[in-house]
Order: sequence, then C-alpha cells, then structure tokens
Amino acid sequence: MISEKMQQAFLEQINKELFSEYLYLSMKAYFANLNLAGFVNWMDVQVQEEHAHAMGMFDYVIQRNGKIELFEIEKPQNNWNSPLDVFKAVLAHEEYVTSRINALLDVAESEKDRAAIIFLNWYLKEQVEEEANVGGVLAQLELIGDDKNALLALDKELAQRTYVAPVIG
Ligand code: OFO
Repeated sequence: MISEKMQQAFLEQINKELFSEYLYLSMKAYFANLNLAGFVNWMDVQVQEEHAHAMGMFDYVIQRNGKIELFEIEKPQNNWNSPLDVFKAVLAHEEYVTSRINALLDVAESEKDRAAIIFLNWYLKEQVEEEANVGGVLAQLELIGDDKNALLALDKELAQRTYVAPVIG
C-alpha cells in the first residue's frame, strides 16, 4: 500500500516525466527542421527514455495498490535560437528534474516508505547519468561555436546513440 502523500508525489512526477517527453519531442521537431538527423536521433532516444521513466512510476503506483490520476500536460516551448540554446535548456530541465526526484525522496523518507526510497534511487542515479550526458554535448557545442563543419561532425556522432529500454527499480 502507498500513502496518499506518496501517491500524490508520484502522480505529479509522472506528469513531469510526460512533460519531459513532450519537451524533447518539441526539440526533436526543431532539429528536424534544421535537417540535423543526428540531433533528431538523440532527441528521439531522449523521448523514449522519458516515456519509460513515466511508465516506470505509473506501473509502480499500480503495483503498490495506488490509484492513477493523469494530469494535464503543459505546452512545451517550440522554438530556440540555436542547437547550443537547446542544450542549455536540456541541462536546465534535467537539473530541475533531479531536484524533483530529490523532493520525492524527501517525501519517501518522511513517510518512512523504504520501498519507494529503493525504487527512487534508480531515478536519482539515472539523473546523474543524464546530466553528465547532456553536459557532454553542451560542452562540445560551446567549443564548436559557429563552425558548421564541426556541428555536422557532432551531428554524425549523435546519430550513433541507440535506445536501450531501462530496467527500472
Ligand atoms: Fe526522466 O529523466 Fe530526464 O528528465
């Protein structure tokens, strides 16, 4: 069984994970319009990961005999000034998500819900990886500046990213 307070925190986070999926889908469209297929691929992997994060929590709430309620998903931004601008926004968003996972852990600790703590630890580790991964691309974009050839080389590199369904929990 899951407490009301814990359940509410999970439901809010499911909404944020779905918003993340939506945001990255919007960024994918931005890169598609720029014909940067590697960046499109990178965002596509990100979209799938966020969906998996949302569904992991969705399944967990049900497994704990909780009740799912879905909330409205906020409209994401749909234009940016440059690929660099996009990745600055991605990093800021991932840092925000990390703060939300930490807030969820605060609730789990105050509710003495040890199962939720173990479950959420996976998400916290995932955020460390995500921030490092995004920070890596952002650092490359900062080095690239206005060099179009270097941007195309990075695009080729990002085309290599593949989605691996995460084993959550
Ligand atoms: Fe769901 O981890 Fe990124 O946002």
